[in-house]
Amino acid sequence: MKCVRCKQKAKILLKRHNAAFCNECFLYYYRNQVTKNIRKYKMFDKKDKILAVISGGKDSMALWDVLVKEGYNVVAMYINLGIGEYSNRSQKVVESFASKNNLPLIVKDIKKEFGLDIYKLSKTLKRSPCSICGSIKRYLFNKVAYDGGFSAVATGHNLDDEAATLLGNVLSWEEGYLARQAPVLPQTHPKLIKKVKPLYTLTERENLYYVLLNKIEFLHEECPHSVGARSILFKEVLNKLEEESPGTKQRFLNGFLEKGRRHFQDVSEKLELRECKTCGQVTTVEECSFCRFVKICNQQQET
Ligand code: Q46
Ligand code: ZN
Repeated sequence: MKCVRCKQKAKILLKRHNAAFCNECFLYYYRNQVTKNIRKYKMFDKKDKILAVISGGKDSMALWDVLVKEGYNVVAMYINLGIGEYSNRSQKVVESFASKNNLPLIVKDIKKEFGLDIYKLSKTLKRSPCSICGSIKRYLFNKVAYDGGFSAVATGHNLDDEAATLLGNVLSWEEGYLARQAPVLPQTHPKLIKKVKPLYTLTERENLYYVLLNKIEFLHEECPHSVGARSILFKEVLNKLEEESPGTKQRFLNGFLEKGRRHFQDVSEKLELRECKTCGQVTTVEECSFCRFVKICNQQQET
């Protein structure tokens, strides 16, 4: 097997592209994909200040590294969500990468800083820890980006994530979610910062190969709450299809973005946006869920 670019011995085969690469040319391919995605969707440019959402897993660590190496003005942000040892271990990985490479990093700790406890909230509100966690993360990333004058919030969502989300949304015809599934979520309110996914054409395997080749430390374990998630089942189904017919995931996602998504634009929920009476962040109700969470946790502490 020869590298399609330099004709030396190949080290990785990418069946969906019908291509094999040596390590050096794989890195060229990888960085080229990222910069192409950024340009194609006008995600940001070198003048923009980017907030990168970092969890310590392979995808976000790859995102952080590649954006830095490509010369973007990127600040990383990590949130300690109070998920036991998983959170402590991931925080260490992220902090160690930042200090070794002298990179700017913002760390938020929801328990220490806001008194939030996703387990108590989950019990009180009878909602899953993931739904509470998701609301808190979305709120904090947007707030930090808005307060800090950032142009975009970048996440490490990969091709496997995006295809699995799409499959889930199609299976239950979630029209509102389908309308909003894209590599770029534009700013729909002055206080809602643009969300971008520069790795949306790269697979989990390619992100893993990237971090291994670059000797980037990452947390191998997944969040304990991701076990049994429906998205994992969707990924398994798509992996089977991909094995039989390489390129399925990419065709499914790209086909949707190019031909399918526009049909859902009109049905996109026209939710009225307003500002939270307590914190001023954007919400659809009088007080945002984050401020309600803080109140609930404070009350519980007092009793
Ligand atoms: S939502 Fe759920 Fe994730 Fe939060 S509780 Fe863990 S699995 S981290 S992407
Ligand atoms: Zn609020």
